Amino acid sequence: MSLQSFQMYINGESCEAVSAARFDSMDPSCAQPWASFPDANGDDVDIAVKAADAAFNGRAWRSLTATARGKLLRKLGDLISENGEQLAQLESRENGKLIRETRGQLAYLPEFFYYMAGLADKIEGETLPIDKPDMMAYTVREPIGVVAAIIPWNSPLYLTAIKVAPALAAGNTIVIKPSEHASASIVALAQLAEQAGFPAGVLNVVTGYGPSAGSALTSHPLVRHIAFTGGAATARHVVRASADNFAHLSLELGGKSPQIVFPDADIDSAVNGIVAGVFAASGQSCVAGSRLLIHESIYEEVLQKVADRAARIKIGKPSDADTEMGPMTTEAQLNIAENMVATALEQGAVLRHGGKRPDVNGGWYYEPTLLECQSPTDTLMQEEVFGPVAAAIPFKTEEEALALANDSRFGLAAGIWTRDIARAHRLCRDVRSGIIWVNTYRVVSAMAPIGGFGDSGYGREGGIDAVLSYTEKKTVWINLSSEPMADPFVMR
Ligand code: TXE
Repeated sequence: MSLQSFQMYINGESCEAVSAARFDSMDPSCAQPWASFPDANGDDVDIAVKAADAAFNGRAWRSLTATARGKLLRKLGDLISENGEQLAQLESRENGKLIRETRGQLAYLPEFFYYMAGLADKIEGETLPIDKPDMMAYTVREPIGVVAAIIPWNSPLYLTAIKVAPALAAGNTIVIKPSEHASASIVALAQLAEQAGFPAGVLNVVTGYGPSAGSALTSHPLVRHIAFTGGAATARHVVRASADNFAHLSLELGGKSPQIVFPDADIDSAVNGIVAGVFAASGQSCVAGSRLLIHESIYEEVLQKVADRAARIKIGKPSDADTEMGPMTTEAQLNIAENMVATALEQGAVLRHGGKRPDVNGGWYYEPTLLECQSPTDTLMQEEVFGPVAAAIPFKTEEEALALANDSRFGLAAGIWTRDIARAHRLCRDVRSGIIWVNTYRVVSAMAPIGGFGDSGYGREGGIDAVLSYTEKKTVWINLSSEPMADPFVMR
């Protein structure tokens, strides 16, 4: 079968790597190569970053009013909407996410561009009530410069949109390095940006591997901000790379998010929230609710319902409309899930459902898996799987539930299931986590910040915070006096 061939996109043109090298990308639903991409190295990254820097300083982009920038973003949102089916197909093909999920995500994706488009001309400075006579001072928010966006494979379009839309709304330029496992949808997005009318060099995509293209990008001296979503080990390289030129950083690194279920909860809702939280996208979601903390009085009932629903989940090809769970995106990720389940069983965990690789087309599938752990210190209660694996443990009191919830070095998301409004607010106050969902799970919006506490990273994507994080604040002092400047050794 011949592979689909994609190019990368630098300075307004589709291109090959300088070395002409290419790499293949696999279709996880059948473990066969399906596409090939230019294998960029430091030379290509250098060309892309210099193009982005030239565009940042060039008239075509710089002289656009903020309102005009907003209009370009709005146009890009419209084009994403018009080409939603093609983008949904590409993402489903490259990372194995269900077509019905990628269609759903694509139906919402334009909203990120519309929201940020609306903010582009509302990035305001302040006039300061300064305490010096004859002085006026005000602040201006300016774009930072070239942004490097490092994207993982699990939700490439969504994770690119929440970086590109605010970065461009604020007037920056960007070089995107998609995952080597999922680059096709991002190259397609770049072509839509060209159609929308963004000047050459404003949005660039380099395709390639992390240690070559990714590392050359994050350590490039002209990069001023790095927006990274991925794993903690890679994030440590990125943080070190940023030290050379003190680039701004935002890091979103996943988690081990708790789902806390109290006896007064609507149990069926909680079960649906748990199933959606940890088995959707085959658990390959940064906010996967993978730690189930369940009150002892309903523990057995909830576990049984989750296990029953897991047993009925229809595993199959992501392109089939009735499939409920598709493959894992990479063989490495499948091995991680399998090894972590094996470790949990060695540590005494009880398997309630799953734990096997179903044979579907030779693809990288793993069953929805539910285990009961013995201790909150078990590996499975502490470490992210990034696969369809839930670890459960009972609690007796609200105090114990809170202690368990906070017994994690991560802090990205938490689900709280209760009808007691005071208890819900107490836990919202005390659980250390960047997102808390009460009686719901996995809801996102362009208007709502996303980001973590602790090892889940720092910085916020989404909402007004996001656009401001792509700006520098400048303070301007004006001497209002018509008197000559005073003697320099007399302080004002
Ligand atoms: O991600 P990596 P991997 C977690 C999840 C998973 C683990 C590892 O637990 O098991 O991370 O996954 C680029 N300099 N998440 O190895 O390596 C890489 O090419 C610069 C959580 O697949 O972090 C890709 O574009 N860039 C998560 C991006 O980093 C480098 C999403 C992410 O890949 C680089 C994915 C380097 N030295 C995994 N090395 C979430 N938060 O949603 C690699 N990259």
